[in-house]
Amino acid sequence: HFTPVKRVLISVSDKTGLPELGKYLQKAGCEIISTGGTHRVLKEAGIPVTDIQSVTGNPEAFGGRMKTISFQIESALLFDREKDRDEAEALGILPIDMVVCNLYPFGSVKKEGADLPRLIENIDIGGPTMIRAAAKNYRWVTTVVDPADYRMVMENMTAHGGHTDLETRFTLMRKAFNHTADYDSLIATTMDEQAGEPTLRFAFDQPQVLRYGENSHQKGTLYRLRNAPDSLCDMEVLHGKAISYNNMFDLYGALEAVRDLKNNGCAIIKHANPCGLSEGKNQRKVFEKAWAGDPVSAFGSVIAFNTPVTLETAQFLELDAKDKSQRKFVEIVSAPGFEPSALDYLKQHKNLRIVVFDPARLQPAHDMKFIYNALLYQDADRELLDKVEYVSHKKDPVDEDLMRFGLTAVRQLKSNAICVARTCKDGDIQLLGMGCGQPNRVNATQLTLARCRENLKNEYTGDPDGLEEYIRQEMGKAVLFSDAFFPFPDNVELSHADGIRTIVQPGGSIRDKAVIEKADDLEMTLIFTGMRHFKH
Ligand code: 93A
Repeated sequence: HFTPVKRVLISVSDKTGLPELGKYLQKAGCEIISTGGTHRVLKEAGIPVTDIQSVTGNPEAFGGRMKTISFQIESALLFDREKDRDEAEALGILPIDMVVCNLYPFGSVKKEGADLPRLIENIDIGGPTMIRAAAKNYRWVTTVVDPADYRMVMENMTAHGGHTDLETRFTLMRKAFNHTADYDSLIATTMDEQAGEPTLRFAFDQPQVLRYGENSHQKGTLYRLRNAPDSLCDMEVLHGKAISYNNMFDLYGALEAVRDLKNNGCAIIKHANPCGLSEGKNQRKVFEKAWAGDPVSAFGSVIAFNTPVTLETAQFLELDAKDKSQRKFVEIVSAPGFEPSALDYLKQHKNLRIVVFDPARLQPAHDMKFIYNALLYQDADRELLDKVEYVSHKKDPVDEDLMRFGLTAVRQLKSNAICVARTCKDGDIQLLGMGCGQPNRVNATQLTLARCRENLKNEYTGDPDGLEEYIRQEMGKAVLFSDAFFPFPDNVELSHADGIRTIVQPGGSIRDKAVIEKADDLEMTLIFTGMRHFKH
C-alpha cells in the first residue's frame, strides 16, 4: 500500500509554501517537473527543476492555455501501474507519482468583479485534468491540491521512507474531486449569473448524525456548508449530552434573538420562539427578567447570552439547591464565553450542554426551506425598519432602545406574532408577554395580554385590591408590537381593554384607516413601521 514518490509534477497558481515543499522533495531525491511560473519560483529557491516542455515534447502554447495538457502528462498520471506497465514502457511513458496543483484563481478574480473575458481566462483546464487523472489513479498517485496539506504530505513521506500510504492517498483523492467539483460549480453558477438565470449549488459536508430528527421516528443529521467561513457547526460544546436536532434549531433561534440586543442580553427559547428576552446593565438581573417572561416554559429551554456568563448569573439556575425542585433545568446555555467559576458551577449538571458561540458571529445571508424537492430561498430577514412611516395624533414617542428591542423580539417570533415589551424601573428592557404561531391574530393578542397580566400579577407585592390598577399602570407604560398589520380594529380594542396605550405595527392593511380611527378614539398612540416580519 505504499508507493514511492520519485517523480513529482508541480504546477500551482498559489505559490504559498512552494520553496519549502520543493526543498523537501529535492532532499528526498525526487525529480520535480514544473510549469513556467512555478518553475521560476523553484529555480529562485535553488531547486533543480525539469522543464514541462521536455516531458510533453511541446512548447507552452496559446498564452499558456496549453502547458501540461498532453498525451505524455495525462498518460504518466493515469496508466494502471500493474496492467498497463508494458504498454507504458513501449510508449516511453515514465510514471509521475505525485501531482501538486492548485488552480487559476477563478474565485478571487470573481470577487474582484472581473468581467466575462477575464473570468474566462481564469478557467483552469489543464489543472483539473491533471488533478482528476491523478485522483482517479490514487492507488499509486498522490494528489495535493491545498498548500495547507504540504506539511502532512511531507510528514507522511518521512514516516514511510519516501513513500505515501494508501489511506492518505485516498483522503487526498476525495479532497481533489471535491476541489474540482467546487471549482466547476463556481464556474457554472457564475456563467448562469451572467445569463441572468442564477442557480444555487451548495455542498454540505462534515455530517454529524443526531440522536434523531424532530421526533424519534425521524432520522436527523447536521451538515456544515462546505467552505463557509463560519457556521453554527463551529460552536464549541464544553459540556453535556450530545446536541439534538431540536437543540440546534432552538439554539439558532436563541442566538438570532439575542444577537441584536444591546448591553447584556439574554434570550430564553422554547420551540424556536423567545418566551423570555431581556437586555440591560446587569447580566444576572437581565437573566432573571428573561426568566420571568414565562417561568413555566423556561424549564427545559435553550438560553443564549450575548456576553460572557458570570458566576452570579449562572447561580440563578440554583443547580446546587438542596431542594431539587428548586433547581432550574435547562437544555443549553450558550454564550461568547464563561467565567471559569461559572463554568464549574454549570458543570454540576451533567446533562446541561454548555456552548460557546458569540451571537455577533451570526451573519446569515440565506434563509431556506426545503419543500418536497423544491427549495424556497430568500435573503435572511436582518432589517428592523428604515423609517417610521406613520405616527398617530397622540405621538407619545417610543424610546429608541425599546423600539429596537420590541421589533427584534417580534421578528423572531413565529407568525402571527404579538409581543409586549417594557422599560423597567432600573432601565432594563424586558419582554413582558408574547403570543405567536397563531393563525388568528386576535388569539395571538389574547395570549400576549394574558401572559402580561400573569407576569405582572407574579411581580406585584402590594395590596390585592391594587393589582388591577398596577396592571393598568404597567401596561400603559409598555408597548405592544405586531409582526404584521392589524386587518381590523379588534386588536386595538382588546389591547386597550388591558391598559395598552401604544401599539407598533407595520401598517399596510386596506382597513388602516379604521384601525387609526379606533386608536384615535381610544387616545392611543399608533406607530407604523412599514416593515412586516412574517416568520413561518
Ligand atoms: O491554461 S491551462 O488550463 N492549461 C494547461 O495546460 C495548464 N496546466 C497547468 N492551465 C494550466 N495549468 C495551471 O497553471 C495550473 O493549474 C496552475 O494553476 C497554473 C500554474 O502555472 P504557472 O506554473 O505558470 O504559474
